[in-house]
Amino acid sequence: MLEAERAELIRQYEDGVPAFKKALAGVPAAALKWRPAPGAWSVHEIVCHCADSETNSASRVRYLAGERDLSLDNYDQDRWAIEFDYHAHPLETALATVEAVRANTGPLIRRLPDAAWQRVHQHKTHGRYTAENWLKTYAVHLHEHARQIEDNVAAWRRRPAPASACGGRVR
Ligand code: NI
Repeated sequence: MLEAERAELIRQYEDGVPAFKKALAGVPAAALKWRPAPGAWSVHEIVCHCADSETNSASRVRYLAGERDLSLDNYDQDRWAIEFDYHAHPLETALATVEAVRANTGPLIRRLPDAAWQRVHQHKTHGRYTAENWLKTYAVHLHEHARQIEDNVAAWRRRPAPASACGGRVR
C-alpha cells in the first residue's frame, strides 16, 4: 500500500467518530431501541456493538503492529449483542468508549513505521493479515454504522402505525 493511500485511510479512520456522533444526534429517543427487522440491530445495539468492536480493534492493531506471527480469530458479534444484553447496557458509556479508543489509537497509528504496517500474521478467515488489512476495515467501520443508524431512523419514520389496543375498531 502506498503511503498516500494509508494516510487517506487514517484520515477516514479519524473522521469516523464525528460522522458516527452526527448520525446518532439525529435519532429520536423513541427510535433508539427500535429494531427494523427481527434479528436486526437497533441504534442502541449498534452503538454497543461499536464500543465492543472498536475496543477489540484498538487492541488488535497494537498486536498486529507490535507482535510477530500471530494466529487471529473472529468473534460472533450477533451472539455478543444477545448474550451481553446490549439493550441493558448504558448508551453513554458505550459512546464514550468509542470516542476514547479511537482518540487514543489515531496518534499511535499515525507514527507506525512501514515495517509495522506490513508485519504478516495469519487470520483464520482472511489468511495473510497485516495492520494494513486492519486499516482498510476500520477506516470505514464507523462510517458504515453511521449510515446504518440513518437507515434505521428512516425505516422507523416509515414504520406502520401500531395497531391500537382495541384492534382499530371505531367505538
Ligand atoms: Ni461493525
